[in-house]
Amino acid sequence: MKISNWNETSEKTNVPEVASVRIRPVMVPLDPPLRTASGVMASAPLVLVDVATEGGCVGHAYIFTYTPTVLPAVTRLLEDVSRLLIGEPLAPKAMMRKLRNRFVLLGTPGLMDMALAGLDMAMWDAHARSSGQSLVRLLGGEPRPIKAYASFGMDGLERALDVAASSVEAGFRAIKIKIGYPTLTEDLDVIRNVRRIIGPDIDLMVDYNQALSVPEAIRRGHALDAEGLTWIEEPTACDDLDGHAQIAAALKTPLQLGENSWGAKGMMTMISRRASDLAMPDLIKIGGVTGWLDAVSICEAWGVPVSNHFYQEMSAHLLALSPVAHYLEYFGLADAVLAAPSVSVNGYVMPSDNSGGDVEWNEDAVLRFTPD
Ligand code: SMN
Ligand code: MG
Repeated sequence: MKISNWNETSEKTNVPEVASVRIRPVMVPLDPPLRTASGVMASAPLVLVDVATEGGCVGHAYIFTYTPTVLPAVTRLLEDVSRLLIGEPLAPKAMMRKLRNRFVLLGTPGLMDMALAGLDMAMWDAHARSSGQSLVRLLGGEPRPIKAYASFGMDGLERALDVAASSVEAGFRAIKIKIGYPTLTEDLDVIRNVRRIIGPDIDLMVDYNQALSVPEAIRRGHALDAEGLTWIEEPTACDDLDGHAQIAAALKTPLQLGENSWGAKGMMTMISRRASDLAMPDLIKIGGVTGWLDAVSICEAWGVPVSNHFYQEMSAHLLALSPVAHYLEYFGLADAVLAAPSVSVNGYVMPSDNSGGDVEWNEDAVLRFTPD
């Protein structure tokens, strides 16, 4: 049964209809593997989503599934849910409302939210393309350069120094490294040596990826407070908002959270519970473009600076919209399957003025990285 027949009349308008949706899993090599305090990723499992309109416009998006274990499940979920879009108007906000209403008894946190967000992003991309506008302009903004930070893993002192030097050489004015080594001494050793390489004028952020207990995070954070860091990210379990609020209250260095906030409600809870000084929504967990717009409106109302987590292509468009835009995380998760990966110039990334949100596939690479 068409979803639009559900107690809602959809007047025939000149909005294009969704003609087809293509779902493709890929395993994209990460060279070098991405090491965090919570594990090592040798490749990025992505699900590519293409929403085509009857007029031939195709919107693109991708979903990072974090582990290959769920790549088949997310692929299948998207194949099944995307059937509900066929023949429907290309109206992402309305479509997300209808789909969430349809799944209200199931509940959507987790993989379903990720699937819906991927469809939302591809629909917004198709909407921008069919209107002949870049995503930022479709949403009422203008392309403008966003300050980027080069984002790296937890790779030990030697590699940290290498990537720090090469990032400064490439023009970046901000760098993030992951820490959470066995001892505070090791954390400080990496921070102080990277600082020695980059100098005092480059912004330095650190990311614990949830590795510490609250007491240990406060203990280590007090030492890090003397290091002039731009932020300390996810020091303890991402769902321990009270714990993060304790850490934030105890430290001088701003806390950064958000990559694990589910939807605008998750962002609202994080901010209202004072769990973080800053916010970095992840487009797939926050609910796609639709969820981002709702969540970042909350950040704007509270005056919380906003950065992104991954998805740098469309995130650059959405950050360009916001008066509280902070940094763009520059980590080319999908670069190996993109025709034109994002480029940083003098440490800034400019959303393009091409139609859509700057996601175009390199089809040869997609074929190459499609799992058997
Ligand atoms: C991160 C999260 C998930 C995978 C790799 C890296 C990290 C970040 O927390 O902020 O990019
Ligand atoms: Mg992080």
